[in-house]
Amino acid sequence: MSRCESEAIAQARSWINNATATTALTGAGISAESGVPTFRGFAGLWKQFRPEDLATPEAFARHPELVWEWYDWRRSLIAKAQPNPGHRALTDLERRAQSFTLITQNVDRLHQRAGSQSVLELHGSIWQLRCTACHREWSDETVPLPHLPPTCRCGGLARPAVVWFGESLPREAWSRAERAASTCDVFLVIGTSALVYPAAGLASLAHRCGAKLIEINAEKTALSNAADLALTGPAGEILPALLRE
Ligand code: BV8
Ligand code: ZN
Repeated sequence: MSRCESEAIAQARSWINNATATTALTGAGISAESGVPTFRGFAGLWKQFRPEDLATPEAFARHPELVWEWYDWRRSLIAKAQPNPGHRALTDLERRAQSFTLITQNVDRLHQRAGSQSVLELHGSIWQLRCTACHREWSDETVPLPHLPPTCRCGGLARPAVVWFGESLPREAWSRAERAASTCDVFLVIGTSALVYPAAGLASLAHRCGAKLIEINAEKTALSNAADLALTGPAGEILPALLRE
């Protein structure tokens, strides 16, 4: 690590250690080192597909089997994935910070598997299913699913209980995320291209409300110039260095 990078890490560490409240927003990049492909990177999940082809209610209505094949493939990948040092560093921060809120756009539940006790899931979970007929919701971690598309015990077609494009975010999770972003001293934005709203707007909300904005990403993003510190590199290396006591 170069001298200026270690100075930036030291500065970020000092802001975090002196913070009363820290909030973190994570995206697909924090799970990349666990072997879960990101959406828009070179090996991105979207490479073979386009978001509007699969992660929308319209696509599901037209091709439920195709959409379920994609989710079943992702579920099988995620089931084999392990949390990485980036996920674990955030569980340490949750344990020792005066006040810490973890917000994620991810649906893989790797934060919870790493030991994070409280996670605001803005886009739902790939392990939850919801019936499109009776709206019952249940957890199903079977990989692969025995038959696609899965159905509810009422006979209705089941969908992944995730938030698709054009769908609103879970009200409770979103209002808690907005409150955490607008009241923290430090906002960490980790492994997200910051292209998907309203989640991406949390970083500028925090900054407007006076938080120090620290970005951790493998490359520059639309947020990098606005960030007080943009730490470039893998989250699985930077977060443990940043949060080392
Ligand atoms: C909504 C769940 C309205 C499913 C996903 C303004 C305001 C509000 C809405 C909009 C708006 N503008 C446009 C919209 C519409 C739309 C939107 O944002 N479109 C985009 C494409 C422009 N938003 C919506 O539709 C949202 N709904 O606003 O509803 C409404 C209101 C009332 C009533 C009705 C409707 C819903 C959006 C949610 C969509 N669902 N996922 C699933 O997972 O299958 S989005 C999907 O993208 C994932 O959740 C993912 O988390 C998210 C964001 O992507 P990233 O996580 O950032 O991943 P990405 O691959 O893009 O980037 C990875 C990053 O990691 C990169 O920067 C890379 O450099 C970095 N990286 C890689 N490796 C590493 C790394 N970093 C660190 N370490 C590494 N090792
Ligand atoms: Zn049902």
